[in-house]
Amino acid sequence: MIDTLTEIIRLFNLDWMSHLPVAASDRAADLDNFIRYIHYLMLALFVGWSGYYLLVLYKFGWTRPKKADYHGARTHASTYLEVTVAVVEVVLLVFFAIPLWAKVVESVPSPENSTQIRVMAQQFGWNFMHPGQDDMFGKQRFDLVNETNKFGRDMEDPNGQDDIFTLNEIHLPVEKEVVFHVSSLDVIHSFKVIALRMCQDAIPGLSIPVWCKPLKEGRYQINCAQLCGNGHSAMTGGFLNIDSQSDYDSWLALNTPADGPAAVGGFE
Ligand SMILES: [Cu+2]
Repeated sequence: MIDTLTEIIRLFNLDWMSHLPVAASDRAADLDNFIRYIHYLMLALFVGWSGYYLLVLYKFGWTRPKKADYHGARTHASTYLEVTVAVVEVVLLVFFAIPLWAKVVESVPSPENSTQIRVMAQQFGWNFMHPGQDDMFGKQRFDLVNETNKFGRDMEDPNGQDDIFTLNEIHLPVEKEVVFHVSSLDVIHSFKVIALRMCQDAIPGLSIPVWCKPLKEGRYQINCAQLCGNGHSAMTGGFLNIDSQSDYDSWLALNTPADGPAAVGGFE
């Protein structure tokens, strides 16, 4: 029983202290707080409406028949309450939602200052392309894309010689911004990493950048957030590893093809 619970906590990266999934990126705290504030408002509305419902049941129950009159409400309480709720909603929107959105979409980090990773979703797995030690992706060509060359990699390009291709496994260093360029080989998928509080649709023919700064080392699950076919549930099999700089350097060294292009990562 305890083992099963521990396994569930590990799999979903839950954090019992905050009752939310582990927060592993720079945007997570803001987003979690925003979600909390919305829930406080919903709680206040729930308690208020439930209380009002009980009051009405008590006041106008069948044992206390009342005659309807034409005056209606005689106080302004309902107006004040409505205005208060509207003001709280405007505050949530203007002071929390819009600034948060602006921060999240503000500007793509430059390739020099960030880890760049290309994501190619596919029924039913995640292909990743990593620029390797030179931090430069090799050329890609649409006409080269096929079942074994998911990224349309151009084998002739010298910048691509050390590119690393992986299936369902990403490594990136902690404390350095990361940009994922999300695309799909077949249908629409959605690249979702709950620990990073990040979700982006993967659309065939488009490469859409999403970014954040990973702050907490660990191994986190990747989900597909778009029903994409029979094997959709298998797309929880991807993992994102946030490594310390030294762990990341050794992963990079270990996976860099020693001589010439490595076999192109495939989906089996
Ligand atoms: Cu999918």
